[in-house]
Amino acid sequence: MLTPSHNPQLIRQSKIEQALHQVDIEQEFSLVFQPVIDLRSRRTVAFEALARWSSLELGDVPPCQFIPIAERIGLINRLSTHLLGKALMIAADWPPHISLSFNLSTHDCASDEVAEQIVSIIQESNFDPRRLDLEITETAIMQDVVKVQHSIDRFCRLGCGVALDDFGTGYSSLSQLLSLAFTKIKIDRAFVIGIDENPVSYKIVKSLVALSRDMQLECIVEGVETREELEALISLGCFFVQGYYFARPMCHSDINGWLKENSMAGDVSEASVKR
Ligand code: G
Ligand code: MN
Repeated sequence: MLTPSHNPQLIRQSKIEQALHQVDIEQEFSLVFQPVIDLRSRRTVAFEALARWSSLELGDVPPCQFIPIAERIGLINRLSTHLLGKALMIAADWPPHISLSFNLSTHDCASDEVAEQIVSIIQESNFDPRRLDLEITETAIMQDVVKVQHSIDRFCRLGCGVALDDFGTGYSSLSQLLSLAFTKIKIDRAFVIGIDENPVSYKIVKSLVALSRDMQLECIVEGVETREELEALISLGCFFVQGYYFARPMCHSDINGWLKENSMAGDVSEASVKR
């Protein structure tokens, strides 16, 4: 019989947990930034900050592995607040038309105290909250919808945008989700993979785009990797996109160079961008 100590996945999780218990957040965590592109102007309009962990013991650990464990052991708030402060500091140097998107954990929004802490960090940063979008993932919202709603309202009052991240991947009640005061939705890359040849994905994105338009929510499509996917999205009238096709997440010191070039991988200008 296989005991937990022989299960490689459980062993890995336990190693991550141990390493997180003694992590030096400031030293081991960093941020990378992925551009969000407006297909109408072909310009970068924002960067999404993404957390990276380079563990002294384990090397690079991807967010999908460390975030759930950081949430479980109660480290996530400390991590989010530290990284948010850092992201705001970096973004303060950007041109004023460039926004920042930052991922919060639902745990950050499930307590009034933590939400207030986040509000204070934003206020103390001197970064215009209207240039900030906070992203919250769909999958976990329903666990404490009332508290999350409270936090979203609080962030909106401050002037921030609030984006529903990974839309379509959870099993949330649609009406309950859309009753929250989101200002944007982000369509998960699961629906974008092969959208040019998969009629089901195409129809799903088509209806999500229509839904966002009806709800007057801005819509951002994540995970565009190929020219064919991009063209399918353009034909659906999508405006805002992110993905490896344009740029991988980059280190903050590369941002100025990227904005100067701002060539959008050349290919976008050839595509028939709808205006
Ligand atoms: O949950 P969220 O959608 O914020 O996750 C973003 C993650 O997806 C980041 O870790 C980022 O590196 C990754 N990512 C960004 N663009 C692409 C892409 O085009 N393809 C794939 N496979 N991953 C991407
Ligand atoms: Mn995100």
